[in-house]
Amino acid sequence: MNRPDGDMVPSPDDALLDVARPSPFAVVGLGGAGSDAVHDLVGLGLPGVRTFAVNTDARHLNQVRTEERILLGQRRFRGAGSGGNRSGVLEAATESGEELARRLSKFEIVFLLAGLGGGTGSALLPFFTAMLRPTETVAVPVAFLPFQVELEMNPDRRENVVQTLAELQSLGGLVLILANEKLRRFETLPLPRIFHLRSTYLHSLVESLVDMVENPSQLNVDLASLKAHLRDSGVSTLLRSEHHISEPEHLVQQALAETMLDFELAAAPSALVHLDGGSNLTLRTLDRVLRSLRGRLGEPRRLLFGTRMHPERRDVVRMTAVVGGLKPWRITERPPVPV
Ligand SMILES: Nc1nc2c(ncn2[C@@H]2O[C@H](COP(=O)(O)OP(=O)(O)OP(=O)(O)O)[C@@H](O)[C@H]2O)c(=O)[nH]1
Ligand SMILES: [Mg+2]
Repeated sequence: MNRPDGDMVPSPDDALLDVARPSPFAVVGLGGAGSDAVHDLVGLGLPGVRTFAVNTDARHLNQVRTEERILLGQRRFRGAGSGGNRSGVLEAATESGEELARRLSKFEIVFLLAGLGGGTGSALLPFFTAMLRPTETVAVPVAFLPFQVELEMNPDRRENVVQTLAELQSLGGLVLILANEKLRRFETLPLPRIFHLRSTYLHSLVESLVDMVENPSQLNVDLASLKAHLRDSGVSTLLRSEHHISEPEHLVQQALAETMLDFELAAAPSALVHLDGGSNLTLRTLDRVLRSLRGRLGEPRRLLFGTRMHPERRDVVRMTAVVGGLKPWRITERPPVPV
């Protein structure tokens, strides 16, 4: 067996050590929306990934199925949520969040998920990202932007989002942005179902990155390369699509038509591309996908790719990609809609 560091594993003892190695990945939900998202990911299956939920709302926390649940600011908020009190949550995090940040810094890659606009997730997303930036750990902050109607009709909430996004982008490094507004194409579905669809995007991402380094069966990507790539990705968004293997270009076309953010590139993009397919997934398919992506986005500044074959998948290929190097993202300030 070939390990990611290239060493051969000569004896069963070493192999055992390898299996016992703690997971390099953690996923942390912050606030209500972030915790709901991790709950969904756990339901969709994330073997070998440590999961956490952090909230000021005890009732919500109790409903979340993560390995660890952490109630923050118990003295100040009495487990009742912060009610949009971003500065109060930040004070609570400054008092007691360091211990969790220290624990998270033991992982190699930590996904931090939060919906912007409330108090808890909006305070904790930049807080933990900033705590992890100077460490060896790569923090992947994932910010869900509220629906446009929430921004238009609630100036306080909009201000909160503007400020949180600016803070996240000013920290430098990777910030993955997904806009709830892009889920409007499913607007006839019930809201929990819509949020669950977004979770399937995130699930594909986490699963792909775990596959890239933990199951290096087809194309080897080692953990160090993945970390370096992510660190250098800047403002990013997520692409995902599934299509028949006979039309690899359509995968790219569909993913770009259904992005989770309307974006513009600041310069040449960085791209991390993963394909999941059946046993007929060939290098030729990957080549066509990468060429098509280059045709649509331009020559990438940095490119990392991986594939995984699942015998049960047959002819449908799934593409999951992180496109980085986007222009800093700002909230468009439209006048509030009269009621
Ligand atoms: N996935 C998901 N997103 C939600 C949900 N409720 C709200 N959102 C979105 O997430 C944003 C932030 O809301 P919450 O996550 O509830 O806020 P919070 O971080 O818990 O903050 P406080 O409750 O104010 O302490 C909202 O603007 C919504 O767009 C939900 O139940 N699930
Ligand atoms: Mg809440």
